Amino acid sequence: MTAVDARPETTTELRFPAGFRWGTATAAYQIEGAATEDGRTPSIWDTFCRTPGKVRNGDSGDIAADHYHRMREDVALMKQLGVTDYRFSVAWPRVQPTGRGPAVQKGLDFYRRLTDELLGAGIRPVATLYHWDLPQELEDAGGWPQRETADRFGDYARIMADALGDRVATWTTLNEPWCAAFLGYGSGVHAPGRTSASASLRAAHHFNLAHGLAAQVLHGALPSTSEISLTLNLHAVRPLTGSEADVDAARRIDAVGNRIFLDPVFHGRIPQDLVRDTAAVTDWAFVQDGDLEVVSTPIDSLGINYYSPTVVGAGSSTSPSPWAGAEEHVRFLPAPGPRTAMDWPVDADGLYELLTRLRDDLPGVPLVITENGAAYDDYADPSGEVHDPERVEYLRAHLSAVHRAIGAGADVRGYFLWSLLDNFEWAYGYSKRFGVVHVDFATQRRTFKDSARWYGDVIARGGLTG
Ligand code: IFM
Repeated sequence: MTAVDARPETTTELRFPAGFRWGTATAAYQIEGAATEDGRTPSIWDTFCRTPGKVRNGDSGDIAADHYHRMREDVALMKQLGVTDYRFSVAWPRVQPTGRGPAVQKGLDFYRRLTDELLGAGIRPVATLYHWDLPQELEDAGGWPQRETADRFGDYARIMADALGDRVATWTTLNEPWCAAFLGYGSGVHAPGRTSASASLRAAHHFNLAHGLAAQVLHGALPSTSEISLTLNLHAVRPLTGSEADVDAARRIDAVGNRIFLDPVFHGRIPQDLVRDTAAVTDWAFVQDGDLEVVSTPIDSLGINYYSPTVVGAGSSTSPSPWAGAEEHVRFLPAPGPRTAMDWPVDADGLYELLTRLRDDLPGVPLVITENGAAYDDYADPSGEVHDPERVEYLRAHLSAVHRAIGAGADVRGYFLWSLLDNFEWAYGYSKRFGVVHVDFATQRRTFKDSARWYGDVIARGGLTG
């Protein structure tokens, strides 16, 4: 499955291995809406959206893309696209409202209907347990810096395994715990909006622990053929120059951005350089005996979310910074080249660098691109068409990088485009559009953008023209 077809149809045809998984991805709070229906209670994002000044325009996920009510229509769109897999997340406060105790049947039923609909359409469901919507009651009890939250996550994993284990074969414990820990508890630009470096490091460890506890629960409850995974937004870190100081700045960001998760999960250890870098912030006493054995419970694959590279040099950054222990040593520099509407540089080489690094660092661990995509200022023209040539070029470049990495020996099994639909882009509200399907939020009308047709064609051909 890892070997690339060495006999391309034409000299410029980049064909992916047989069985490659072609998907799209979404997350519950970004698309579902129905925020108060069927027993769902507020998550930290509902609260954050209601805090003045936190989210652009005061937007919230109350209605979002109304997917809770339009799920069948959305699955039909995926079927039309031809995706083999769909990655969605479960809203914890929809299925276990206070984060404790029994599940709410109506919440579980929604995900049962969704997965049945997907299976009926011939699409494999890929369930993510946590994409940032912590039940508010658990945050009130201390949130992720509090160890007990990890235990509650293990209980919730059990509820979901029992409810969907007969129909979902691929499970992801957490999505981007770096963002949840460091943007949520460090820089405060994400929910719950706290700004404490030590809280962010505690949260990161408890995310690792929660992942390990959930992986143990899932292994015990699911058939042995199930795939259990974790998704990280790994940073493709580049030093500005080869100077010792710049290289050390890159090392610091690699430690607190990447190895803080990779080392405990895959090697059962905390990076010692990270412990030194953060000594002024914490003594790491929150890591208890036995934790690392739990955290390093074997998993079946690693999900990678990649958007753009990170260029750093020696210097300092503004406070509050998400980079615990690094803010006085590292400055962030703009990478050259074109930018997306997020002002993120378009640089597909960063994805190639990440994948070949993981090929070397984690031999034997299958890799899946669980998110990649771009926001642009898309709009429907007078004929109702949505032309998004920049997104097509972004996707083409990144898929080519994935193909190149597979050719160089990276064991990449699939690619999930972020995102199926335009949606609620966190602190940016509805001002950024990542979908290949345009959503008119006033009418909830869905329209395929040109990129959706292009992606559908790539899937149908099992590759693209390089
Ligand atoms: O929209 C987000 C998603 O929720 C997590 N990964 C990055 C995307 C784009 O910012």
